[in-house]
Amino acid sequence: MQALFGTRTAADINLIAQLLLLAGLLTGFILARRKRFAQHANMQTAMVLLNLALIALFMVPSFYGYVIAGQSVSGPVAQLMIGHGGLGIIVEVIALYLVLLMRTKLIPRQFRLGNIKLAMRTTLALWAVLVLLGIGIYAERYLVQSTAASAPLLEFRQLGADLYVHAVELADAQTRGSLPATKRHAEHLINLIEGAQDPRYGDIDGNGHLEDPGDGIGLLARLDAVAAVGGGPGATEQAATVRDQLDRIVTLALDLIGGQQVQELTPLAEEILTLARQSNVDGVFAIESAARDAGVVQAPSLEVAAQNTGEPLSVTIHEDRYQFIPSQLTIPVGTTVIWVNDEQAKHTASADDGGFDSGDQELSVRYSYTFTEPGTYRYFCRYHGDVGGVGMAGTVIVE
Ligand SMILES: [Cu+2]
Repeated sequence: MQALFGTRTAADINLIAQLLLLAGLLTGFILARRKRFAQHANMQTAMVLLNLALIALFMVPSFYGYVIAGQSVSGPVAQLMIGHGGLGIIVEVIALYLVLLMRTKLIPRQFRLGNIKLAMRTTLALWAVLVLLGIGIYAERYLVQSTAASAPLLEFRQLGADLYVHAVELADAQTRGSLPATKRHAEHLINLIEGAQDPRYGDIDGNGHLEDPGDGIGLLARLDAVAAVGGGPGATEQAATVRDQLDRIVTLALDLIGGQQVQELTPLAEEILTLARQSNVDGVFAIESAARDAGVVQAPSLEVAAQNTGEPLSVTIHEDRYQFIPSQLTIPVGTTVIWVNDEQAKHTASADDGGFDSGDQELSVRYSYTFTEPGTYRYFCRYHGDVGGVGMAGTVIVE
């Protein structure tokens, strides 16, 4: 039972129970209107007491975990929870008062209400509002994919990280002397940058497989979206620089796919790696800084992953707006992943299978873990997510 508290299963049970309770209260209301007062009193009393149990079993632990232990006061889930919690306590106290008033002689005469019927109806109406708020919390926490994740700059960041990873793999394959693998990664880069709307998109290296580590939309389209969001002339200028870098990567990758001798491709691979680093790290950082300076984007500061210059490879995942950015990451074996908390709320990066756990991370606290075995690693935040990819959660694929 202990393992159930604060989990999504607990939230599911509580949601269904709350809907049943509201149905019970409405039934009780109808009973009163039909003058069946004894049944009305029994029904409403049962519902109010059951709700007290649900508050203690599910809602208090959930509130404690998310808002208090997780130190989360910003964001829609935390704010809905705080509003729901405050109003919920008031309504439950009034409901208990009404039960005591009707069924016992415990309430002193001077504390007895005149218009009990109005008080009961108001309580019922507020109760319905609370159920709606509760549904809102459930939907925000478990059903809605965060809108922040679809913000152009964040999407660009995520794809930019993928671009860099595949550029590293390309350079590795070239150094190893594998022509097919080098060409395959060149295809990844082109498809990642251009997206499906480009006529070249597809099985560019002619190995019989179309491979796109991205989503088919492409980095260039994302870049346009970033520019469309605005950010002033500085951001537009930076976006143009990044566009030139990406175009150049495509040209180099096409040259590389046309190559015959893997040993001769070193300059191409090296230039691609340099450009990928510049466009991903410096480029995004510059666009974001310009946008922030112009007051358009209130994004958190992007840490410059300048350490990605040599061996061993490391990748940074940002904990921000109650999500891991990027939440999906594919890395080569031996890569060190660094999780850094960019916001006030406390987070953890905890493996579903317990293989690693950052413990509590306050603002700007880093945690790193090196993946030495291939596999798929799911992880989550103990305060804002759950195992199985629920809420604040992510996946690292090690190849
Ligand atoms: Cu968290």
